[in-house]
Amino acid sequence: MKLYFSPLACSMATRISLYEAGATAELIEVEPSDAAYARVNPLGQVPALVRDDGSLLTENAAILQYVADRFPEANLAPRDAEGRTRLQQWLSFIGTELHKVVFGVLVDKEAPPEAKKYAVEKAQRRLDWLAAHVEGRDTLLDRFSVADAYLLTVLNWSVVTPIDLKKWPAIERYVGKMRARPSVAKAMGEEMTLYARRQA
Ligand SMILES: N[C@@H](CCC(=O)N[C@@H](CS)C(=O)NCC(=O)O)C(=O)O
Repeated sequence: MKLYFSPLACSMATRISLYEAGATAELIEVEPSDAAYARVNPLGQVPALVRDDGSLLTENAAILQYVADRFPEANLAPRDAEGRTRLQQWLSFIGTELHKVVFGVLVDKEAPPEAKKYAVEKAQRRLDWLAAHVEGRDTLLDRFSVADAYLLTVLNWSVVTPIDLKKWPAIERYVGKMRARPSVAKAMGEEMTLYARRQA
């Protein structure tokens, strides 16, 4: 299995999930906009997972659930119907409402100021809703799941945006708990080093 990633991008959710599962994969760092990478993923986006049979899987929600199903002993996704439905609810919310509508726009150097203003406005209600859910909880579902790996990865980006998570103490606490997990600390440490190397 090969995971194509960019440091601190949403692909880090898959790295965290692989570490949670104690699984190994070839981790290949790419610049999504590179022409050479378009031969792997014509969308020019990370993450991309090339599975052992050579087939390509894209989209965080699909890749994360694939990893969870490939390593079931790690319990990274509920197996019952209701649990899986809730997992998909969270993966959709994180992917569409937080990643693409809010944080993805705010970290995009090419997004115009009007788009960033719109993203900040949209953030309030979405983060209020998230805060109400994580109040008093350490994980989105009954236990750690791939949705937590994705959420933590996206919330990490807030530090370079006008969104101050201090306004939502329950979310700040959740992020603190997540960062203390060995899988998250390892993935973040490694990707921060790679990111700093890129910036230098
Ligand atoms: N719908 C995709 C979005 C992935 C995505 O937005 N990836 C970003 C990095 S976090 C990216 O590669 N951006 C480059 C681009 O979109 O051109 C998914 O859920 O996997």
